[in-house]
Amino acid sequence: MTPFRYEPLGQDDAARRGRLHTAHGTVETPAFMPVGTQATVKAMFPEDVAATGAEVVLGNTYHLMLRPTAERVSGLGGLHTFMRWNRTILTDSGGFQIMSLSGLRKLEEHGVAFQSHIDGSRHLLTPERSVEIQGLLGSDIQMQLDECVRLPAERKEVERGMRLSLRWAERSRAAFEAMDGPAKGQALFGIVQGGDDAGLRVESAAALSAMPFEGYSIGGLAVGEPQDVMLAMLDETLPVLPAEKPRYLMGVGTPHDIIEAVARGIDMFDCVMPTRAGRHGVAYTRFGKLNLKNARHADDPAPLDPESDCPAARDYSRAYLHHLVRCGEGLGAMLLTWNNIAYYQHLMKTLRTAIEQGRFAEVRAELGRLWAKG
Ligand code: PRF
Repeated sequence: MTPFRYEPLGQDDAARRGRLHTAHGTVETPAFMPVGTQATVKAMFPEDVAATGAEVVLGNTYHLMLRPTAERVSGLGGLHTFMRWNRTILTDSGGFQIMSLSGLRKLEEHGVAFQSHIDGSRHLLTPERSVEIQGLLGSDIQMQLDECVRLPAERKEVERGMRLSLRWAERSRAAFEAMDGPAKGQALFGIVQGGDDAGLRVESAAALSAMPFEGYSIGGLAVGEPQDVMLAMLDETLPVLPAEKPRYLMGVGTPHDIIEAVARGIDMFDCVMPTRAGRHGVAYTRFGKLNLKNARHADDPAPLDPESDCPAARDYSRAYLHHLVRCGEGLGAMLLTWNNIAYYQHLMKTLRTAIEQGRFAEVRAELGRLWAKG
């Protein structure tokens, strides 16, 4: 068993190049983690996800506890075996659903009672139960249960959520150690909250830094605030976190968000954007974002990117992709998702190489021009 470890490999200004070591392999950072909420990166074979260069995917406590249930996944050998993904898995705690399913839950000090969005049945998620579920799934990198507050919000409300998340951080850590998480090579990350208030963010980051987490997540951003506010919060928060631990910006983002967050010292990202956009006819490429529904692609025999090593980008014409998307064919969603995950991995590799070569500022400016609009 490999103990969880973050290996710093170098830096260019504040941008960091590193490597995570987990029981299921290594992850080169900065890394983008495709989202596999329901034990599948939607519309992709796990082999193809791996072939794009992804070394870690994300799974979700909330969705998997409802269906097929953590106990069933555990009985079938754990999430890696169940979904045929033998590399690193990171699981989110359910904290995001406290915000996104706010009509279906009751929040208390002890935990959160959800009404299932599937059949209306009632489920209690506490910090301890979230750690237990993530342990049953066999996650390599767990998240503490937190409360993500949608912005804009009153400062009082943001502060309440941040303080609750800190108390839940303590309870999550105690539960994780009681189930021997560290000895199993697993990691538990604390989650910084504090909305768009720099003072609350610094307090949250300082309090979490005093607890022995294997890494730190930045939550509660990209939830309604403008991009410059999100970046200002990173500027305030990241210097407070221990430099020798990995930092994960949750649920972010556009290529531009990612480039700017890497510039500030973020190591890990996840976002539904490339997968969701792929199912809606949108392609991310080296030349920018394309809407394949658009009639201008109807007669175009060119592929999305002849120089890509992703078959979806290289071997299918824009005209064919346009046709599939217009007809609502499943293959259109599959090919565009594949292309988009491959582009995001290509972007991360470009950023990693730029940091290694001390050319990050140059690459940031160049890609920044391409992705300025999203
Ligand atoms: N908390 C958790 N998961 C998350 C977030 C958060 O704040 C976000 C916010 N962008 C995305 N996913 N637990």
